[in-house]
Amino acid sequence: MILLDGKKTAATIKEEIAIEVEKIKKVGGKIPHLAALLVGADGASLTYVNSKVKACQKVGFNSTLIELPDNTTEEQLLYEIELLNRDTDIDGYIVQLPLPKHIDEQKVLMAVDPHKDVDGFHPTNVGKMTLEIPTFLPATPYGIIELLERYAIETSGKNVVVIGRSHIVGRPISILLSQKRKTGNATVTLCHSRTRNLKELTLKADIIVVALGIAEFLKGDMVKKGAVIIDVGITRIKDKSRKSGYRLAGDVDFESVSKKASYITPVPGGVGPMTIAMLLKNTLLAVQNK
Ligand code: L34
Repeated sequence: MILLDGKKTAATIKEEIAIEVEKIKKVGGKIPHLAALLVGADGASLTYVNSKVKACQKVGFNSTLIELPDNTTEEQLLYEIELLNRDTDIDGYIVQLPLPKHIDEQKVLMAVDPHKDVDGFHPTNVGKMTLEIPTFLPATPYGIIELLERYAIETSGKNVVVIGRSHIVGRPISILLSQKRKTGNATVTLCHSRTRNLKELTLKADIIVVALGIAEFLKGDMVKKGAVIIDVGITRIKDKSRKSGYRLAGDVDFESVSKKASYITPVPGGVGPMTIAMLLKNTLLAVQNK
């Protein structure tokens, strides 16, 4: 079993981006500037957004973090988005999800200028991605593709089972892996809560992407020997023995699944850090597209 080291791979990607930033600086070009909008004080979201800001500093980007209180109205958030759309120094920005329940997520994502939509969540960018027109790829699926590519894992002609149909992971990764592209050409089955014969399907899979948000859902007896396992889940589980008060669990029961897998991503240190690295890559692309 080989660990797909997202932390190490993300560090390599960040070094590559830092070199590009140096080149930009040398010729007096525009230094990439990423902004993040965070509404409310969800602990996990705060951790992820802070990691994004730190990653910007690491590669030499400018960054702006806008923190808004839990009771921010939809109108106020849309106003902040308008300011970011108009701000010529901001090359790309994200609205960290999930948003508080009183805010219409769709309305918010549609207000983001597609040229600054480094998450790739705007319908224009989702459409382009689906039609194979170059655009920002959503960071988590992009990170998965990049990880597979850098470990030279063949996807062409392989049976891929994706578990989870979210707009930010399951759906887009199923589209990307089925496309005629490098690290694509797979036969993809997209499974979800209504899937009837899940175990039958996962047992036939060469590659399984698990992104449903249920801790330790995928067990060893659901996996074929030699399968490649991508664990997107990240759940905080109460653990009094830890200083933080919790431990992180993926959607994969690592203990039993790692005994069967040829390659597997750990949690933490797998897909999470890759998500952040690819967000930076998209921000660099936003500058280069100008
Ligand atoms: N708009 N919202 C928007 N874009 C995104 O791409 C995200 N996502 C998801 C949640 N909401 C979003 C993220 O950034 C999930 N996500 C994300 C990013 C980073 C990490 C995990 C999820 C990450 O760094 N994970 C670390 C552990 C962090 C910890 O200690 O909790 C890891 O090693 O997996």
